[in-house]
Amino acid sequence: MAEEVKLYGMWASPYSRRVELALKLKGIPYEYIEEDLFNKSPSLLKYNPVHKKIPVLVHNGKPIAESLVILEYIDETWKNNPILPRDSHERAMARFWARFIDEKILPSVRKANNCEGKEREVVMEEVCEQMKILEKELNGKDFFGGDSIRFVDIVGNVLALWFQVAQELHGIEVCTPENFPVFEALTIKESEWEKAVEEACKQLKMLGSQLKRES
Ligand SMILES: N[C@@H](CCC(=O)N[C@@H](CS)C(=O)NCC(=O)O)C(=O)O
Repeated sequence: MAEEVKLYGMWASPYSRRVELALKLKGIPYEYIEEDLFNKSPSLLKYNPVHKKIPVLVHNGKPIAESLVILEYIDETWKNNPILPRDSHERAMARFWARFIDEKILPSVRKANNCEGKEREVVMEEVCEQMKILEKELNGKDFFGGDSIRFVDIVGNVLALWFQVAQELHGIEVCTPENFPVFEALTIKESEWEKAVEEACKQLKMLGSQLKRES
């Protein structure tokens, strides 16, 4: 039976970009469906009724939501070009650092984007401390995956985007490639990336003014 792989995503979303990167690294053909997050499609709501968020991968009619879960699913389903390490301990560590990025660093970066002045300075110090921890883990390598992009690199790419958004929107320039080589390692260079940053900024501004109107 021919494989049917569909990805519901939003082009500026670092979460759907994670899934796209994994599918591309594995060489899996897929149909991409762009979602309007201000007017979600009935399919998205059907496939992800719990979180109602992108990305959602639909493989032969079966939906999988949450980017980290999707990455693991892709790696288990298509064995070529492994994303997670074979060794159990290394695999556990890759999951650990992915969660550190999603559960620790990302909330801090978001917080920095939403506060001002002294409070923002304190949060940015926290972000720098967390980045130092990540930097130590990178330990001079080009990628967390060693010689090539793997799980933690794919997951961490989101930070590169958020730092650029923070810089564009608020002029926050604490974590630069110069003082954090880890930032460089996480920046997966693609020509559309700048466009994605621009779009993400636009969406954040729109969301901000919508929230102001509603409050
Ligand atoms: N934890 C989720 C986060 C996904 C997420 O936040 N998606 C955003 C776009 S970047 C979304 O769909 N937002 C729509 C909403 O919150 O209503 C994952 O890793 O997939």
